[in-house]
Amino acid sequence: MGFFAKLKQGLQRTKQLLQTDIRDLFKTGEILDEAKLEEFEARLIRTDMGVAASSQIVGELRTKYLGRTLVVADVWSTVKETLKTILRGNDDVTWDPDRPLSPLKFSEGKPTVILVTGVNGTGKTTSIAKISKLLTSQGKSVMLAAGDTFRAAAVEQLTLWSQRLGCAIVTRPSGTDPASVAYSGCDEALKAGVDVLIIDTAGRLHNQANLMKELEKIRNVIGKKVPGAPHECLLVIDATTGQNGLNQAEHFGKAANCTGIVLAKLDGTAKGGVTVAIRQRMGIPVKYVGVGEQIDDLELFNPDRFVDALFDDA
Ligand SMILES: Nc1nc2c(ncn2[C@@H]2O[C@H](COP(=O)(O)OP(=O)(O)OP(=O)(O)O)[C@@H](O)[C@H]2O)c(=O)[nH]1
Ligand SMILES: [Mg+2]
Repeated sequence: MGFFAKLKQGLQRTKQLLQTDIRDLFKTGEILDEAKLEEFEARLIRTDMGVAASSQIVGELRTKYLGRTLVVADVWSTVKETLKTILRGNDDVTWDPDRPLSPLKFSEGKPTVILVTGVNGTGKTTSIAKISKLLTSQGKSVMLAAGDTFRAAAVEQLTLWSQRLGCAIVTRPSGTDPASVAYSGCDEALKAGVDVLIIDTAGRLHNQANLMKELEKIRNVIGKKVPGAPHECLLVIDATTGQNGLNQAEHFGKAANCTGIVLAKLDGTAKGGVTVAIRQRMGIPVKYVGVGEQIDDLELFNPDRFVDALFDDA
């Protein structure tokens, strides 16, 4: 199954709800009244897009069509356009499907340092492998640093990926201070002249003060070694976590100064509409979406394509 097909599968339920609701509620030739708008808003919220996005969409419909004779196609395109606007945000990001690296900010010098963080088990290590694959396929040289020294298995997992990818990796025995691994990573990356260094970290919660401090220490250490590092701090979010996970992510993103989101496991949820809520709540762009456990199951997030997948009947 291709990436787009997998993405669509993950959006199946949201898509069905949305399309059925629009079909049921809005009939061409009828007058759009407030009751209908309120009912639509209630249903939108049930698609996991979140309250803010739902009310923004309904607000657009109200402004344009309240008290007027409806044309379903107009409702359809207004909903689509509003969703695209929300998903694009005010991001200073180039969404170019032909350039899957475009949403990453590369530094002028080498290496660009990408720090990858998030709650336990969200898909950080796997996403690092997938991003490395994208980067190498576009001619960038990549080095990994196994900054999750908490579990021995974590180092092994990343080492295995590096072997499959054929890229260099910096590891230290488990228990080593992660900041020291990150430092060594920068050191080796500078010496080798690689384009990108990606640093894995152990999963943690935003309210674990000592672990958040550890993340801060990593940032400080690498910032001293490589100017401007980390150039990207990616927060990996598990798309299958509900509202609670989203609250957590919001705190995490702020506490760790994250610059972008990797939304993993979009294939594992029927409620891909949560992507909209995530974009709106987090205030930072979703840069990549993951739709499986394999190395190729990652692609840059494209707001237009995403919305088209939500509405496309094919
Ligand atoms: N279905 C699906 N599974 C995924 C995806 N990304 C990661 N996984 C799986 O999720 C599980 C956890 O992935 P990891 O990459 O180890 O997650 P992590 O955040 O590094 O975990 P910790 O280091 O323990 O915090 C693994 O079984 C992955 O194969 C995805 O996009 N889709
Ligand atoms: Mg991991």
